[in-house]
Amino acid sequence: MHESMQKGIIMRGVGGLFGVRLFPLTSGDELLLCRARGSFRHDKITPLPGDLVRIERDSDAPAVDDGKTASFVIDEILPRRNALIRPPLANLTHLFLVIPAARPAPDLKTADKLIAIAESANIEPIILVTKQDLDESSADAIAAIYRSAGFTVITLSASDPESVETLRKFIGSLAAAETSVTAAFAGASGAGKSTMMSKLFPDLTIKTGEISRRAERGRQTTRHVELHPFEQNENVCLIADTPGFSILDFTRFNFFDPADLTSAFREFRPHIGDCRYTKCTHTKEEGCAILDAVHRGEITKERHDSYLEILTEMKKKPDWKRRKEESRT
Ligand SMILES: Nc1nc2c(ncn2[C@@H]2O[C@H](COP(=O)(O)OP(=O)(O)OP(=O)(O)O)[C@@H](O)[C@H]2O)c(=O)[nH]1
Ligand SMILES: [Mg+2]
Ligand SMILES: [Zn+2]
Repeated sequence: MHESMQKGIIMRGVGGLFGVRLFPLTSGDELLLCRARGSFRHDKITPLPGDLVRIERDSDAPAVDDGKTASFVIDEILPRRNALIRPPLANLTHLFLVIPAARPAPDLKTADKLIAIAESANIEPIILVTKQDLDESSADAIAAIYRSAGFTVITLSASDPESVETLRKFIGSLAAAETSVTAAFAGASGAGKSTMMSKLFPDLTIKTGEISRRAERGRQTTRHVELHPFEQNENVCLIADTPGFSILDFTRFNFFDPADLTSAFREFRPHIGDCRYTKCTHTKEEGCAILDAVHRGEITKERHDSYLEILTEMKKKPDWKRRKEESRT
């Protein structure tokens, strides 16, 4: 490695300008503004928040840092553990799926799509059921579905400091147990991601939105992905707020290999290989071990319905199209 090169993590990237923190992370470090080497664009690689990179002082940059111009350049992106298209993030270890108990109505199918994407990328999903104060029985029902599937579930109300403290402690325990924990809050627009982020990071000014206003304008409050260092008991991890998504369309995007769909539902895994037919699609076949588990109540109908929806979307897309897109990414 060149003497002048330093290792860093991309915290955010907006309009070709990247905010990078030096690695290993220390508290109080400023964000270094970087541009990406032209060769990345040529190779069609986009540096993502979460990327571990090598940076170097930009010899073309003005001598005085004006806070708007990049004074460093990203030379190299180190090998990724994973990368997501939506939300655009690299090297995630955990994904907090934020599902509201009400307002907006919980959309479990979309949440399950994102959970399946996370599972197939080897990212641990954690379920946060928010807005418990608005509908406690809905919150309990959602929590039960995901606990039964084997996930860690935390139920919260932004107005209840105790539930926020539970989340803070949980994230602290993750940071203490593992190095380089990189997590993101993801979920529908209006679910309460930014509200929860601002409770965890009281010093940050994070914009949160009014549901009704957003619905009128038809856009999200949070527009960009940005990682923030979360510190507790000398452990540091990174957490990102992300813009809410409305659709994850498996007919258009190649989020993961269709062959991995069954194992992307963790509660299906113990039954894989037990079906009567080796090519069982677990939709209506006789002797299907997964359908049997649904009938016995070991797999919830909601999760199996989400599986069926993704399967249908994946089938709509011809194989040749899928392969073509794969070769481009
Ligand atoms: N009653 C109640 N309202 C909440 C809770 N959490 C968030 N809200 C409200 O829900 C609205 C949307 O919250 P945001 O945090 O902006 O939602 P978001 O998920 O960041 O939305 P996007 O940035 O558009 O993706 C705000 O008006 C919040 O005050 C909660 O626990 N209970
Ligand atoms: Mg937001
Ligand atoms: Zn089956």
